[in-house]
Amino acid sequence: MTDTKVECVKGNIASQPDMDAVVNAANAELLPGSGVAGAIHSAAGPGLAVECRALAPISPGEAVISSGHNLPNRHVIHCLGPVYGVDEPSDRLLAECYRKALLLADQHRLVSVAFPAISTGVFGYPLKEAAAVAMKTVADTLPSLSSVGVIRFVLFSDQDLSVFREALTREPELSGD
Ligand code: AR6
Repeated sequence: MTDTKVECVKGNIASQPDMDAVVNAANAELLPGSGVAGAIHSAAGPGLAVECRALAPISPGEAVISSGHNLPNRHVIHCLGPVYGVDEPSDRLLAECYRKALLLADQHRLVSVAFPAISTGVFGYPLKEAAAVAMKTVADTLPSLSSVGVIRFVLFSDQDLSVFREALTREPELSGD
């Protein structure tokens, strides 16, 4: 879709009520964890972990979709990012997370998807490199999307937000804000 809007905001991934789906920076077992996974599971309620049992385990670079339970979103797309320096090649596996999540959202005819900065917390991926991979993958995947029209990156701090905004400006196909 050529007029897809890509935006970066500061906030909590579990508080994005205007999005059809939010993406979880999951663990392989799709269990509640810390960071993004903790925030998503606690807002969704225990039904999310129950549904996830049948979808787990997943491998680095993989994405699966569940319903949103008590979240304000219809769906959660769970991605297992690479552990930086362990799951190799980390850049390709991180790109696969973004690509597969976008394709899954599109297959489900979703219009809006919000991503956290996958792998940049517990999994140790340097933020600037991760932001570049995220934006390049969005740019590369856009031509394959027909339903997704809004892609939002939700960052936890002002510093992380500025790194993602900078990476967005480096992808000429993506409209900056
Ligand atoms: N909203 C938006 N961003 C957040 C939030 C939030 N509520 N909480 C943290 N971040 P992480 P990973 C940022 O560790 O590196 C879990 O335990 C955070 O500052 O959540 O992929 C899972 O169970 C960082 O920039 O995900 C896995 O075991 C980014 O989101 C493992 O950690 C990702 O941090 C996954 O590690």
